[in-house]
Amino acid sequence: MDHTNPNSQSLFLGLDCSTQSLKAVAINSDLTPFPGEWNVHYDTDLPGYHTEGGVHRGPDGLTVTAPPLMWAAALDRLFDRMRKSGFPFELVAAISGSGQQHGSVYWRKGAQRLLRRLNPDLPLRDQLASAFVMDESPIWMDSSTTAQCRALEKALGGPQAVAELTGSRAYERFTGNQIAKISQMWPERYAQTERIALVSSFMASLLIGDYAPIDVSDGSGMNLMDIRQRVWAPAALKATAPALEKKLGSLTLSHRVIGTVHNYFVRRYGFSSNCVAVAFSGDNPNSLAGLLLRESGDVAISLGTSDTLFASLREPKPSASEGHILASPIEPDGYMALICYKNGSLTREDVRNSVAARSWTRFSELLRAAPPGNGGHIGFFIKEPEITPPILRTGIHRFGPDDTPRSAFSPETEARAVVEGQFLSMRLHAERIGICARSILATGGASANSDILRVMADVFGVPVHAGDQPNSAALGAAYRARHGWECHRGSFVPFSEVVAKPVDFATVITPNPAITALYEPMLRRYAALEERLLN
Ligand code: ADP
Ligand code: XUL
Repeated sequence: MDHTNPNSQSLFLGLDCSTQSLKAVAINSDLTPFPGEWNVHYDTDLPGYHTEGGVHRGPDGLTVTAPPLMWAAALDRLFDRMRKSGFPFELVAAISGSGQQHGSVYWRKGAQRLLRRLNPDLPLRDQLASAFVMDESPIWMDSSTTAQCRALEKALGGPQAVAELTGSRAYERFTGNQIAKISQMWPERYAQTERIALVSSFMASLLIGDYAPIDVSDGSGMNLMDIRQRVWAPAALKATAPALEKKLGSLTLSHRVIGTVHNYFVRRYGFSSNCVAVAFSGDNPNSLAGLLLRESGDVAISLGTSDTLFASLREPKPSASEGHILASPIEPDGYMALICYKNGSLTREDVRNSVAARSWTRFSELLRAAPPGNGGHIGFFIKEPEITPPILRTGIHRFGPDDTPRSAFSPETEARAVVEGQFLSMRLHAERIGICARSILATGGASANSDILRVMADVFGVPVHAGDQPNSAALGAAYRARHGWECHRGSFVPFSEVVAKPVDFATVITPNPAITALYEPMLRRYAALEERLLN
Protein backbone atom coordinates (compact mmCIF):
# COMPACT_ATOMS: atom_id res chain seq x y z
CA MET A 1 0.00 0.00 0.00
CA ASP A 2 1.41 3.42 -0.97
CA HIS A 3 0.83 5.66 2.03
CA THR A 4 2.43 8.73 0.46
CA ASN A 5 -0.64 9.30 -1.72
CA PRO A 6 -2.98 11.65 0.17
CA ASN A 7 -6.02 10.35 -1.73
CA SER A 8 -5.53 6.78 -0.59
CA GLN A 9 -7.95 5.32 1.93
CA SER A 10 -5.32 5.41 4.65
CA LEU A 11 -6.20 4.74 8.27
CA PHE A 12 -4.60 6.16 11.42
CA LEU A 13 -4.42 4.00 14.51
CA GLY A 14 -4.36 5.22 18.13
CA LEU A 15 -3.53 3.00 21.11
CA ASP A 16 -3.99 3.68 24.82
CA CYS A 17 -1.98 1.59 27.27
CA SER A 18 -3.81 2.68 30.39
CA THR A 19 -3.94 1.44 33.96
CA GLN A 20 -6.63 -1.21 33.51
CA SER A 21 -6.59 -1.98 29.81
CA LEU A 22 -5.04 -1.54 26.37
CA LYS A 23 -7.41 0.01 23.83
CA ALA A 24 -7.32 0.91 20.15
CA VAL A 25 -9.37 3.16 17.88
CA ALA A 26 -8.83 4.05 14.22
CA ILE A 27 -9.82 7.02 12.08
CA ASN A 28 -9.98 7.65 8.34
CA SER A 29 -7.90 10.36 6.61
CA ASP A 30 -10.81 12.79 6.98
CA LEU A 31 -10.84 12.09 10.78
CA THR A 32 -14.14 10.22 10.71
CA PRO A 33 -14.14 7.18 12.99
CA PHE A 34 -13.36 3.81 11.47
CA PRO A 35 -15.97 1.40 12.90
CA GLY A 36 -14.88 -0.70 15.84
CA GLU A 37 -13.08 -0.32 19.11
CA TRP A 38 -10.80 -2.96 20.60
CA ASN A 39 -9.81 -3.57 24.16
CA VAL A 40 -7.71 -5.96 26.25
CA HIS A 41 -8.54 -5.86 29.93
CA TYR A 42 -5.51 -6.98 31.93
CA ASP A 43 -7.30 -8.54 34.92
CA THR A 44 -9.70 -10.62 32.89
CA ASP A 45 -7.96 -11.15 29.51
CA LEU A 46 -4.48 -11.81 30.91
CA PRO A 47 -5.27 -13.44 34.27
CA GLY A 48 -1.81 -15.08 34.43
CA TYR A 49 -0.32 -11.76 35.57
CA HIS A 50 -2.64 -11.68 38.61
CA THR A 51 -3.31 -7.95 38.52
CA GLU A 52 -6.13 -6.18 40.31
CA GLY A 53 -7.26 -3.08 38.46
CA GLY A 54 -4.21 -3.66 36.24
CA VAL A 55 -1.69 -3.32 39.07
CA HIS A 56 0.18 -5.06 41.88
CA ARG A 57 0.17 -3.39 45.28
CA GLY A 58 3.00 -3.72 47.77
CA PRO A 59 2.41 -4.56 51.44
CA ASP A 60 3.40 -1.01 52.50
CA GLY A 61 0.27 0.48 50.85
CA LEU A 62 2.52 2.92 48.96
CA THR A 63 4.27 0.79 46.34
CA VAL A 64 2.27 0.13 43.16
CA THR A 65 3.71 -1.62 40.10
CA ALA A 66 2.71 -3.48 36.93
CA PRO A 67 4.68 -5.98 34.81
CA PRO A 68 5.92 -4.50 31.51
CA LEU A 69 5.79 -8.00 29.98
CA MET A 70 2.00 -7.91 30.52
CA TRP A 71 1.73 -4.72 28.46
CA ALA A 72 3.74 -6.41 25.67
CA ALA A 73 1.49 -9.50 25.86
CA ALA A 74 -1.54 -7.19 25.73
CA LEU A 75 -0.28 -5.68 22.46
CA ASP A 76 -0.18 -9.11 20.78
CA ARG A 77 -3.59 -9.96 22.24
CA LEU A 78 -5.07 -6.66 21.00
CA PHE A 79 -3.73 -7.05 17.46
CA ASP A 80 -4.85 -10.72 17.42
CA ARG A 81 -8.38 -9.58 18.25
CA MET A 82 -8.28 -6.87 15.61
CA ARG A 83 -7.03 -9.32 12.99
CA LYS A 84 -9.79 -11.78 13.86
CA SER A 85 -12.37 -9.01 13.49
CA GLY A 86 -11.02 -8.33 9.97
CA PHE A 87 -9.28 -5.04 10.74
CA PRO A 88 -7.38 -3.92 7.58
CA PHE A 89 -3.90 -3.44 9.10
CA GLU A 90 -2.48 -2.92 5.59
CA LEU A 91 -4.34 0.40 5.32
CA VAL A 92 -2.71 1.91 8.43
CA ALA A 93 -0.47 4.79 7.31
CA ALA A 94 0.58 5.90 10.77
CA ILE A 95 0.19 4.78 14.35
CA SER A 96 0.67 6.58 17.64
CA GLY A 97 -0.27 5.85 21.21
CA SER A 98 -0.80 6.86 24.81
CA GLY A 99 0.64 5.50 27.98
CA GLN A 100 -0.41 5.99 31.58
CA GLN A 101 1.97 8.76 32.60
CA HIS A 102 5.07 8.56 34.84
CA GLY A 103 5.48 4.71 34.86
CA SER A 104 8.98 3.52 33.96
CA VAL A 105 10.44 0.46 32.22
CA TYR A 106 14.07 -0.62 32.74
CA TRP A 107 15.54 -2.30 29.64
CA ARG A 108 18.48 -4.60 30.36
CA LYS A 109 21.78 -4.26 28.47
CA GLY A 110 21.32 -6.10 25.18
CA ALA A 111 17.56 -5.48 24.96
CA GLN A 112 17.97 -3.20 21.96
CA ARG A 113 19.39 -6.15 20.04
CA LEU A 114 16.39 -8.29 21.08
CA LEU A 115 14.01 -5.59 19.85
CA ARG A 116 15.75 -5.21 16.50
CA ARG A 117 15.64 -8.96 15.91
CA LEU A 118 12.03 -9.68 16.91
CA ASN A 119 10.89 -12.92 15.30
CA PRO A 120 7.33 -12.81 13.88
CA ASP A 121 6.80 -16.50 14.66
CA LEU A 122 7.03 -16.07 18.43
CA PRO A 123 4.91 -13.86 20.69
CA LEU A 124 6.53 -10.76 22.24
CA ARG A 125 5.98 -12.28 25.68
CA ASP A 126 8.39 -15.16 24.91
CA GLN A 127 11.02 -13.03 23.24
CA LEU A 128 11.17 -10.27 25.84
CA ALA A 129 10.97 -12.34 29.02
CA SER A 130 14.62 -11.55 29.88
CA ALA A 131 14.65 -7.99 28.54
CA PHE A 132 13.86 -6.17 31.78
CA VAL A 133 16.03 -5.37 34.76
CA MET A 134 12.89 -4.74 36.80
CA ASP A 135 10.09 -7.26 36.15
CA GLU A 136 7.75 -4.84 37.91
CA SER A 137 7.53 -1.26 36.66
CA PRO A 138 6.64 1.46 39.15
CA ILE A 139 3.50 3.25 37.92
CA TRP A 140 1.70 6.55 38.55
CA MET A 141 -0.20 5.17 41.58
CA ASP A 142 3.04 4.62 43.49
CA SER A 143 3.68 7.01 46.38
CA SER A 144 6.73 5.39 47.97
CA THR A 145 9.36 8.01 47.06
CA THR A 146 8.78 10.83 49.55
CA ALA A 147 12.45 10.69 50.69
CA GLN A 148 13.69 11.04 47.10
CA CYS A 149 11.28 13.96 46.49
CA ARG A 150 12.54 15.87 49.51
CA ALA A 151 16.15 15.17 48.46
CA LEU A 152 15.51 16.55 44.95
CA GLU A 153 13.88 19.68 46.37
CA LYS A 154 16.79 20.15 48.76
CA ALA A 155 19.37 19.74 45.98
CA LEU A 156 17.63 22.20 43.64
CA GLY A 157 16.73 24.90 46.17
CA GLY A 158 13.22 24.04 47.32
CA PRO A 159 9.83 23.01 45.85
CA GLN A 160 9.27 26.28 43.96
CA ALA A 161 12.70 25.99 42.33
CA VAL A 162 11.89 22.42 41.18
CA ALA A 163 8.52 23.65 39.86
CA GLU A 164 10.15 26.58 37.99
CA LEU A 165 12.66 24.24 36.37
CA THR A 166 10.56 21.12 35.65
CA GLY A 167 6.94 22.37 35.72
CA SER A 168 5.99 20.61 38.99
CA ARG A 169 7.42 20.42 42.48
CA ALA A 170 8.76 16.94 43.29
CA TYR A 171 5.93 14.39 43.22
CA GLU A 172 6.21 10.78 44.38
CA ARG A 173 4.95 9.28 41.13
CA PHE A 174 7.13 11.44 38.86
CA THR A 175 9.64 9.21 37.07
CA GLY A 176 12.86 10.88 38.24
CA ASN A 177 12.03 10.18 41.88
CA GLN A 178 11.17 6.57 41.01
CA ILE A 179 14.49 6.22 39.17
CA ALA A 180 16.32 7.69 42.20
CA LYS A 181 14.68 5.09 44.45
CA ILE A 182 15.62 2.20 42.15
CA SER A 183 19.22 3.38 41.74
CA GLN A 184 19.55 3.62 45.53
CA MET A 185 17.78 0.35 46.43
CA TRP A 186 19.23 -1.79 43.64
CA PRO A 187 22.47 -0.17 42.39
CA GLU A 188 23.48 -3.34 40.46
CA ARG A 189 20.18 -3.45 38.60
CA TYR A 190 20.46 0.24 37.85
CA ALA A 191 23.97 -0.34 36.48
CA GLN A 192 22.60 -3.13 34.22
CA THR A 193 19.97 -0.78 32.78
CA GLU A 194 20.68 0.22 29.19
CA ARG A 195 17.61 2.40 28.65
CA ILE A 196 14.79 3.74 30.80
CA ALA A 197 11.46 4.17 29.00
CA LEU A 198 8.12 5.66 29.98
CA VAL A 199 5.08 3.45 29.36
CA SER A 200 4.42 5.51 26.22
CA SER A 201 7.94 5.21 24.76
CA PHE A 202 8.02 1.53 25.83
CA MET A 203 4.96 0.69 23.71
CA ALA A 204 6.44 2.73 20.83
CA SER A 205 9.70 0.74 21.18
CA LEU A 206 7.82 -2.53 20.69
CA LEU A 207 6.24 -1.20 17.50
CA ILE A 208 9.41 0.12 15.88
CA GLY A 209 11.60 -2.70 17.26
CA ASP A 210 14.13 -0.27 18.73
CA TYR A 211 14.48 2.17 21.62
CA ALA A 212 11.94 4.94 20.99
CA PRO A 213 12.53 8.46 22.30
CA ILE A 214 10.45 10.01 25.09
CA ASP A 215 8.34 12.91 23.79
CA VAL A 216 8.55 16.31 25.48
CA SER A 217 4.95 16.23 26.70
CA ASP A 218 5.09 12.90 28.58
CA GLY A 219 8.71 13.79 29.46
CA SER A 220 7.31 16.73 31.45
CA GLY A 221 6.00 14.27 34.06
CA MET A 222 9.42 13.18 35.26
CA ASN A 223 10.83 16.12 37.31
CA LEU A 224 13.81 15.82 34.95
CA MET A 225 13.05 18.07 31.97
CA ASP A 226 13.58 21.81 31.67
CA ILE A 227 9.97 22.76 30.95
CA ARG A 228 10.84 25.92 28.96
CA GLN A 229 13.83 24.66 26.94
CA ARG A 230 12.38 21.14 26.52
CA VAL A 231 15.71 19.39 27.12
CA TRP A 232 16.88 17.29 30.06
CA ALA A 233 17.77 19.58 32.98
CA PRO A 234 21.40 18.77 33.95
CA ALA A 235 20.90 19.82 37.59
CA ALA A 236 17.85 17.53 37.96
CA LEU A 237 19.64 14.58 36.30
CA LYS A 238 22.65 15.03 38.57
CA ALA A 239 20.49 15.15 41.71
CA THR A 240 18.56 12.02 40.64
CA ALA A 241 20.94 9.18 39.67
CA PRO A 242 24.41 8.62 38.18
CA ALA A 243 24.95 8.44 34.39
CA LEU A 244 21.27 9.09 33.80
CA GLU A 245 21.31 11.09 30.56
CA LYS A 246 22.58 8.19 28.47
CA LYS A 247 19.95 5.84 29.93
CA LEU A 248 17.16 8.27 29.00
CA GLY A 249 18.22 8.87 25.39
CA SER A 250 17.25 12.13 23.72
CA LEU A 251 13.82 13.74 23.81
CA THR A 252 11.66 14.21 20.72
CA LEU A 253 9.00 16.74 19.77
CA SER A 254 5.59 15.09 19.96
CA HIS A 255 4.72 15.35 16.25
CA ARG A 256 7.86 13.62 15.02
CA VAL A 257 7.91 10.32 13.14
CA ILE A 258 10.18 8.01 15.14
CA GLY A 259 10.43 5.08 12.73
CA THR A 260 8.47 2.52 10.75
CA VAL A 261 6.73 -0.51 12.27
CA HIS A 262 9.04 -3.49 12.72
CA ASN A 263 8.85 -6.46 10.39
CA TYR A 264 7.39 -8.43 13.35
CA PHE A 265 4.11 -6.51 12.96
CA VAL A 266 4.26 -6.54 9.16
CA ARG A 267 4.59 -10.32 9.03
CA ARG A 268 2.42 -11.23 11.99
CA TYR A 269 -0.51 -8.84 11.56
CA GLY A 270 -0.24 -7.49 8.00
CA PHE A 271 0.86 -3.91 8.65
CA SER A 272 2.36 -2.18 5.60
CA SER A 273 6.14 -1.86 5.80
CA ASN A 274 5.65 1.88 5.07
CA CYS A 275 3.52 2.38 8.17
CA VAL A 276 5.19 5.03 10.33
CA ALA A 277 5.05 5.49 14.08
CA VAL A 278 4.59 9.01 15.48
CA ALA A 279 6.04 9.66 18.95
CA PHE A 280 3.82 8.17 21.66
CA SER A 281 2.83 10.43 24.57
CA GLY A 282 1.02 10.40 27.91
CA ASP A 283 -2.69 9.66 28.19
CA ASN A 284 -3.56 13.14 29.46
CA PRO A 285 -1.59 14.93 26.69
CA ASN A 286 -3.27 12.68 24.12
CA SER A 287 -6.68 13.43 25.61
CA LEU A 288 -5.95 17.14 25.19
CA ALA A 289 -5.29 16.40 21.50
CA GLY A 290 -8.37 14.16 21.25
CA LEU A 291 -10.63 16.84 22.70
CA LEU A 292 -9.10 19.65 20.62
CA LEU A 293 -8.67 21.91 23.63
CA ARG A 294 -7.23 25.15 22.39
CA GLU A 295 -9.00 28.19 23.86
CA SER A 296 -8.35 29.26 27.44
CA GLY A 297 -11.40 28.43 29.52
CA ASP A 298 -11.90 25.17 27.60
CA VAL A 299 -11.35 22.61 30.30
CA ALA A 300 -11.48 18.83 30.13
CA ILE A 301 -12.16 16.45 32.97
CA SER A 302 -11.24 12.83 32.44
CA LEU A 303 -12.94 10.32 34.75
CA GLY A 304 -10.75 7.24 34.23
CA THR A 305 -8.84 5.20 36.77
CA SER A 306 -7.43 8.57 37.81
CA ASP A 307 -9.54 11.70 37.61
CA THR A 308 -7.72 14.50 35.83
CA LEU A 309 -8.53 18.06 34.91
CA PHE A 310 -6.54 19.73 32.16
CA ALA A 311 -6.45 22.74 29.86
CA SER A 312 -4.23 24.39 27.24
CA LEU A 313 -2.05 27.21 28.44
CA ARG A 314 0.11 29.92 26.81
CA GLU A 315 1.87 31.38 29.84
CA PRO A 316 3.13 28.73 32.28
CA LYS A 317 3.09 29.69 35.97
CA PRO A 318 4.50 26.62 37.74
CA SER A 319 3.23 26.29 41.30
CA ALA A 320 4.80 24.53 44.26
CA SER A 321 1.40 23.99 45.86
CA GLU A 322 -0.66 22.19 43.21
CA GLY A 323 -0.94 21.05 39.63
CA HIS A 324 1.56 20.42 36.88
CA ILE A 325 2.72 22.31 33.81
CA LEU A 326 3.49 20.05 30.84
CA ALA A 327 4.79 20.81 27.36
CA SER A 328 1.85 20.76 24.93
CA PRO A 329 1.63 17.60 22.80
CA ILE A 330 0.17 19.58 19.85
CA GLU A 331 1.85 23.00 19.85
CA PRO A 332 5.66 22.83 19.77
CA ASP A 333 5.94 25.92 22.01
CA GLY A 334 2.66 25.65 23.97
CA TYR A 335 1.88 24.26 27.42
CA MET A 336 -0.86 22.42 29.24
CA ALA A 337 -1.91 22.48 32.89
CA LEU A 338 -2.87 19.25 34.64
CA ILE A 339 -4.33 18.35 38.02
CA CYS A 340 -4.48 14.66 38.92
CA TYR A 341 -6.44 12.72 41.55
CA LYS A 342 -5.65 9.19 42.51
CA ASN A 343 -9.08 8.70 44.07
CA GLY A 344 -11.07 8.59 40.84
CA SER A 345 -13.07 5.70 39.38
CA LEU A 346 -11.79 3.05 41.77
CA THR A 347 -12.90 5.11 44.76
CA ARG A 348 -16.35 5.72 43.22
CA GLU A 349 -16.51 1.98 42.53
CA ASP A 350 -15.67 1.26 46.15
CA VAL A 351 -18.55 3.41 47.37
CA ARG A 352 -20.81 1.88 44.70
CA ASN A 353 -19.88 -1.60 45.96
CA SER A 354 -20.62 -0.72 49.55
CA VAL A 355 -23.96 1.13 49.08
CA ALA A 356 -25.29 0.12 45.66
CA ALA A 357 -24.67 -3.63 45.33
CA ARG A 358 -22.01 -3.11 42.60
CA SER A 359 -24.55 -1.51 40.23
CA TRP A 360 -24.05 1.89 38.54
CA THR A 361 -27.81 2.08 37.94
CA ARG A 362 -28.49 1.73 41.65
CA PHE A 363 -25.68 4.18 42.42
CA SER A 364 -27.36 6.76 40.14
CA GLU A 365 -30.70 6.21 41.87
CA LEU A 366 -29.06 6.94 45.22
CA LEU A 367 -27.32 10.00 43.79
CA ARG A 368 -30.67 11.35 42.60
CA ALA A 369 -32.34 10.53 45.91
CA ALA A 370 -30.06 12.86 47.92
CA PRO A 371 -30.59 16.61 47.36
CA PRO A 372 -27.88 18.70 45.63
CA GLY A 373 -25.70 20.10 48.38
CA ASN A 374 -26.33 16.86 50.29
CA GLY A 375 -28.03 18.66 53.21
CA GLY A 376 -24.60 20.12 54.08
CA HIS A 377 -22.86 16.73 54.40
CA ILE A 378 -19.30 16.62 53.05
CA GLY A 379 -17.01 13.59 52.64
CA PHE A 380 -13.33 13.03 51.80
CA PHE A 381 -12.82 9.52 50.41
CA ILE A 382 -9.10 8.79 50.54
CA LYS A 383 -9.02 5.13 49.58
CA GLU A 384 -5.63 5.61 47.89
CA PRO A 385 -2.91 7.97 49.13
CA GLU A 386 -4.04 11.20 47.41
CA ILE A 387 -2.03 13.47 45.11
CA THR A 388 -4.27 16.59 45.16
CA PRO A 389 -3.87 17.66 47.90
CA PRO A 390 -1.06 15.37 49.07
CA ILE A 391 -2.67 13.21 51.77
CA LEU A 392 -0.80 9.92 52.07
CA ARG A 393 -2.83 8.49 55.01
CA THR A 394 -5.85 6.64 53.68
CA GLY A 395 -9.29 6.82 55.28
CA ILE A 396 -12.79 8.25 54.90
CA HIS A 397 -13.58 11.55 56.63
CA ARG A 398 -17.25 12.51 56.88
CA PHE A 399 -18.60 15.79 58.19
CA GLY A 400 -22.10 16.90 59.10
CA PRO A 401 -23.63 20.30 58.18
CA ASP A 402 -22.11 21.78 61.36
CA ASP A 403 -18.62 20.54 60.34
CA THR A 404 -18.50 17.90 63.09
CA PRO A 405 -17.07 14.49 62.13
CA ARG A 406 -19.56 11.69 61.40
CA SER A 407 -18.76 7.99 61.42
CA ALA A 408 -21.27 7.03 58.71
CA PHE A 409 -23.72 8.47 56.19
CA SER A 410 -26.93 6.98 54.82
CA PRO A 411 -26.44 5.23 51.43
CA GLU A 412 -27.87 8.19 49.46
CA THR A 413 -25.74 10.72 51.35
CA GLU A 414 -22.66 8.53 50.91
CA ALA A 415 -23.15 8.23 47.12
CA ARG A 416 -23.66 11.98 46.71
CA ALA A 417 -20.81 12.83 49.10
CA VAL A 418 -18.18 10.97 47.09
CA VAL A 419 -19.17 12.61 43.80
CA GLU A 420 -19.76 16.15 45.16
CA GLY A 421 -16.50 16.01 47.14
CA GLN A 422 -14.52 15.07 44.03
CA PHE A 423 -15.91 17.95 41.96
CA LEU A 424 -15.68 20.52 44.77
CA SER A 425 -12.01 19.59 45.09
CA MET A 426 -11.44 19.91 41.34
CA ARG A 427 -13.05 23.35 41.22
CA LEU A 428 -11.10 24.51 44.28
CA HIS A 429 -7.70 23.38 43.05
CA ALA A 430 -8.25 24.42 39.43
CA GLU A 431 -9.22 27.95 40.47
CA ARG A 432 -6.13 28.18 42.66
CA ILE A 433 -3.89 27.79 39.60
CA GLY A 434 -5.95 30.19 37.55
CA ILE A 435 -8.05 27.68 35.56
CA CYS A 436 -11.51 29.12 35.33
CA ALA A 437 -13.78 26.83 33.31
CA ARG A 438 -16.09 28.34 30.68
CA SER A 439 -17.24 24.93 29.57
CA ILE A 440 -16.14 21.38 30.33
CA LEU A 441 -15.56 18.41 28.04
CA ALA A 442 -15.98 15.19 30.00
CA THR A 443 -14.24 11.97 28.99
CA GLY A 444 -13.04 8.64 30.46
CA GLY A 445 -15.07 5.61 31.57
CA ALA A 446 -17.32 7.40 34.08
CA SER A 447 -18.28 10.13 31.58
CA ALA A 448 -20.87 7.60 30.37
CA ASN A 449 -22.83 8.35 33.57
CA SER A 450 -25.05 11.42 33.10
CA ASP A 451 -25.96 11.62 36.80
CA ILE A 452 -22.29 12.10 37.65
CA LEU A 453 -21.97 14.69 34.86
CA ARG A 454 -24.97 16.61 36.24
CA VAL A 455 -23.17 17.08 39.57
CA MET A 456 -20.08 18.24 37.61
CA ALA A 457 -22.13 20.85 35.69
CA ASP A 458 -23.82 22.18 38.84
CA VAL A 459 -20.66 22.36 40.97
CA PHE A 460 -18.73 24.26 38.27
CA GLY A 461 -21.77 26.20 37.05
CA VAL A 462 -20.86 25.63 33.37
CA PRO A 463 -22.19 23.36 30.61
CA VAL A 464 -20.66 19.89 30.42
CA HIS A 465 -20.26 18.21 27.03
CA ALA A 466 -19.71 14.50 26.55
CA GLY A 467 -19.59 12.27 23.49
CA ASP A 468 -19.96 8.68 22.42
CA GLN A 469 -16.20 8.25 22.44
CA PRO A 470 -15.21 8.24 26.10
CA ASN A 471 -11.69 7.18 25.19
CA SER A 472 -10.17 10.50 24.20
CA ALA A 473 -6.61 9.28 24.85
CA ALA A 474 -6.69 6.65 22.07
CA LEU A 475 -8.58 9.03 19.79
CA GLY A 476 -6.05 11.80 20.47
CA ALA A 477 -3.25 9.38 19.62
CA ALA A 478 -4.96 8.63 16.29
CA TYR A 479 -5.29 12.40 15.59
CA ARG A 480 -1.62 12.87 16.47
CA ALA A 481 -0.69 10.01 14.13
CA ARG A 482 -2.57 11.85 11.37
CA HIS A 483 -0.87 15.15 12.24
CA GLY A 484 2.64 13.67 12.53
CA TRP A 485 2.19 11.85 9.21
CA GLU A 486 1.16 15.12 7.53
CA CYS A 487 4.19 16.96 8.97
CA HIS A 488 6.45 14.09 7.89
CA ARG A 489 5.31 14.36 4.26
CA GLY A 490 6.44 17.99 4.02
CA SER A 491 7.12 20.70 6.57
CA PHE A 492 5.43 21.36 9.91
CA VAL A 493 1.70 22.11 9.73
CA PRO A 494 -0.19 23.36 12.81
CA PHE A 495 -2.26 20.63 14.49
CA SER A 496 -5.35 22.85 14.23
CA GLU A 497 -5.07 22.88 10.43
CA VAL A 498 -4.95 19.09 10.20
CA VAL A 499 -7.47 18.38 12.96
CA ALA A 500 -9.92 21.24 12.60
CA LYS A 501 -13.17 19.34 12.90
CA PRO A 502 -14.80 19.45 16.33
CA VAL A 503 -15.60 16.03 17.73
CA ASP A 504 -19.17 15.08 18.29
CA PHE A 505 -20.21 16.01 21.82
CA ALA A 506 -23.86 15.20 21.55
CA THR A 507 -24.61 15.18 25.27
CA VAL A 508 -24.81 18.62 26.83
CA ILE A 509 -25.75 19.09 30.46
CA THR A 510 -26.51 22.69 31.42
CA PRO A 511 -26.11 23.77 35.03
CA ASN A 512 -28.97 24.88 37.23
CA PRO A 513 -27.96 28.35 38.56
CA ALA A 514 -29.93 27.93 41.80
CA ILE A 515 -28.01 24.73 42.56
CA THR A 516 -24.66 26.28 41.59
CA ALA A 517 -25.37 29.09 44.09
CA LEU A 518 -25.80 26.46 46.76
CA TYR A 519 -22.32 25.11 46.06
CA GLU A 520 -20.59 28.51 46.59
CA PRO A 521 -20.69 28.45 50.42
CA MET A 522 -20.13 24.69 50.32
CA LEU A 523 -16.90 25.23 48.37
CA ARG A 524 -15.62 27.53 51.14
CA ARG A 525 -16.54 24.94 53.78
CA TYR A 526 -14.89 22.21 51.72
CA ALA A 527 -11.66 24.27 51.53
CA ALA A 528 -11.64 24.85 55.29
CA LEU A 529 -12.27 21.16 56.05
CA GLU A 530 -9.53 20.14 53.62
CA GLU A 531 -7.15 22.52 55.39
CA ARG A 532 -8.12 20.87 58.68
CA LEU A 533 -7.31 17.40 57.26
CA LEU A 534 -3.97 18.59 55.91
CA ASN A 535 -3.02 19.91 59.31
P1 ADP B 1 -8.45 3.96 32.27
O1 ADP B 1 -8.36 4.33 30.81
O2 ADP B 1 -7.84 4.99 33.18
O3 ADP B 1 -7.96 2.57 32.59
P2 ADP B 1 -11.30 4.22 31.76
O4 ADP B 1 -11.32 5.61 31.25
O5 ADP B 1 -11.47 3.11 30.80
O6 ADP B 1 -9.99 3.96 32.65
O7 ADP B 1 -12.40 4.12 32.91
C1 ADP B 1 -12.63 2.93 33.60
C2 ADP B 1 -13.55 3.22 34.78
O8 ADP B 1 -14.79 3.74 34.31
C3 ADP B 1 -13.91 1.98 35.57
O9 ADP B 1 -13.00 1.79 36.64
C4 ADP B 1 -15.34 2.30 36.06
O10 ADP B 1 -15.34 2.60 37.45
C5 ADP B 1 -15.75 3.57 35.33
N1 ADP B 1 -17.10 3.45 34.77
C6 ADP B 1 -17.51 2.71 33.71
N2 ADP B 1 -18.85 2.85 33.52
C7 ADP B 1 -19.31 3.70 34.48
C8 ADP B 1 -20.62 4.25 34.84
N3 ADP B 1 -21.70 3.94 34.15
N4 ADP B 1 -20.68 5.09 35.89
C9 ADP B 1 -19.57 5.41 36.58
N5 ADP B 1 -18.34 4.92 36.31
C10 ADP B 1 -18.20 4.08 35.27
C1 XUL C 1 -1.33 12.08 35.57
C2 XUL C 1 -1.45 10.74 36.19
C3 XUL C 1 -2.52 9.80 35.69
C4 XUL C 1 -1.90 8.79 34.76
C5 XUL C 1 -2.78 7.56 34.54
O1 XUL C 1 -0.38 12.88 36.16
O2 XUL C 1 -0.70 10.38 37.05
O3 XUL C 1 -3.57 10.48 35.11
O4 XUL C 1 -1.56 9.40 33.55
O5 XUL C 1 -3.87 7.76 33.80
